[in-house]
Amino acid sequence: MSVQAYVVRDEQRPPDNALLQVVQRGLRSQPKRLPSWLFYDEQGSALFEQICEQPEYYLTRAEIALLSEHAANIAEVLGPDVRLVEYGSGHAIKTRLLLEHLATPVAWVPVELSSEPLRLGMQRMAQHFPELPIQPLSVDFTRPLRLPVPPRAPRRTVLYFPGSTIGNFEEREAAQLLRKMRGEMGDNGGILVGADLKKDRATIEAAYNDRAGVTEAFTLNMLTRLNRELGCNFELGAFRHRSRYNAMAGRIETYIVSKREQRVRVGRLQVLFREDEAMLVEYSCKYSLEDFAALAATAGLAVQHVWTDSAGMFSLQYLTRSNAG
Ligand code: AVJ
Repeated sequence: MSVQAYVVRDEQRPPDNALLQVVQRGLRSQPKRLPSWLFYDEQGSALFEQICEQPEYYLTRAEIALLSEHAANIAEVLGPDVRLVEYGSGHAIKTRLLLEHLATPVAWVPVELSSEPLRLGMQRMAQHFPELPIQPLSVDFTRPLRLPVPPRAPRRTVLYFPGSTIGNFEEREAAQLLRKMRGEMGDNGGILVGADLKKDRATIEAAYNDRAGVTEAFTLNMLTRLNRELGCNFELGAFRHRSRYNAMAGRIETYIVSKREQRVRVGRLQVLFREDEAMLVEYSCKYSLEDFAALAATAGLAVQHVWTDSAGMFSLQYLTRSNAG
């Protein structure tokens, strides 16, 4: 099976000068931190696809196995005449598995800010489903969406958010995003969201510290990007990647660590890094089934169904409005 990765949110950034401001603000704060969407320039997206093929990175394989096993049942739960709104631009295999089983889908709406991944995702899907109406939306999915008028009335709008990308958001932001999605899907709608599950530390840490060093290259590529786009002078050899599982918080925390004391130019700012200073660049939250249900509840949502792969590594959660909401 070719494990085609997914095209991730790329360039979820405000235009140019604003990028410098985001980075300067992050590097001035204490402790230093930069947003994880900075990973996904062209090179970063390609590296992420390579991560998905590493033996240690179980997430993508588990999610595909889950869909292969349960897609028919998932489609049954969602019912006929679904409008499928995807946060992201179509993860070749995952979206295909789902669409293959859906009865008379009304439309597929990929939401992807970055135009090239969006174009490729649409092309790929059109080949497999020539009859399926595709209504792309080239916007940032963390902002409120105005969905296009569907070609016919859907029975239900389902927001599909695969890949455990929700894990990149801290709890409060994740709840906000789910709350926003709740509004977009309407009364009869649902959210189908991938969430990585808690498991032993060794398995999780290995997934973010692959032996081939692809994740390290992915992490440090953020500095390459800043050098190129903002004229910074990060010395690549003077930083390293560190990913540790924080079991208390239930998340992988990824840092870029300075190997020595050094100064870096970021626009007009000179940023001092101390030896061993760690700059936070990503959280990847892991959930128990209870954790996720509690998160959903804070957003006025209830878990209707959960599917997992047979090894219990990864979950796909189907959320609908709770009465309390
Ligand atoms: C794309 C957010 C699901 O957090 O597992 C992979 C990104 N970072 N290895 C994840 C990532 C390091 C990935 N997501």
